[in-house]
Amino acid sequence: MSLPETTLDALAQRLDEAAVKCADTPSLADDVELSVADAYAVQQRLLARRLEREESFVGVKLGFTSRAKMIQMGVSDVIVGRLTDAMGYADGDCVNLSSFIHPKVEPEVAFRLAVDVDLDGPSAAIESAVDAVAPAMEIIDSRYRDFRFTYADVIADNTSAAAYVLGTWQPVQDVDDREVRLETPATTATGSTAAILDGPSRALHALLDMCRRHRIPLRAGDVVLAGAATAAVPFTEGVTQCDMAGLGRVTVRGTR
Ligand code: 0L1
Ligand code: MG
Repeated sequence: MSLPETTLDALAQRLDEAAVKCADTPSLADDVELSVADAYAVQQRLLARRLEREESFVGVKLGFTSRAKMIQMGVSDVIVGRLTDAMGYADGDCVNLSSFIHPKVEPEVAFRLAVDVDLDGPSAAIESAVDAVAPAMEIIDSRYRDFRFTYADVIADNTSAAAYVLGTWQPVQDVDDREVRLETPATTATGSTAAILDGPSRALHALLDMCRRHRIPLRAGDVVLAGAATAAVPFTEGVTQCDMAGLGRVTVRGTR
């Protein structure tokens, strides 16, 4: 049975305030029994609160796309979060660290959709809807204290989405096994886009499946962050850059 509307509203308010005030909150699961459907309903309410603040919906992101993360969480499904324009940064931009609680950064592949995707149409439709691909970074910032959360918690918290940085859009190409190097002032992480559900094109199919199940629209112009190619590392002051073979470099500067 689903939680009452008033409880879903209160949970969304709690997570939204945690994000706005940069003040962490304990796991929702400490207080309520949250189903996956409830969690997406809370996420939808978080998006509505952002839209009320004049933000615009610009796309979606996938999380838990690595087998290692799924095993760690004891789940076999990816998660989907929403992106707004206020979360988006361009290559080379500065991002103020004071707007996050405990941010981490991860290298991602971004896709752009040229046409609306029929959620109930054939799976291949999502691949043919893509008209561009770009190297990207996602800055995640769980609103949960000490990163202690359940699968439903993280969905409710908009999959830890906080910000993202897009490199230059490139023509559509096979990006299923590209070397990736993420460098921050403190650490370097290397990997391959193959770690994203065995290839970002497979991630697109997983995205469509989740969007179909939870009735999350996929529209022309939407940005899709397909998932992380390495484990997330702390996002700190100074320059962080991501190099993706054949797609180029994307850079961001953390400031205080
Ligand atoms: O984009 C992601 O894969 C993040 C999922 C959320 C988990 C986290 O905050 O570590
Ligand atoms: Mg991510």
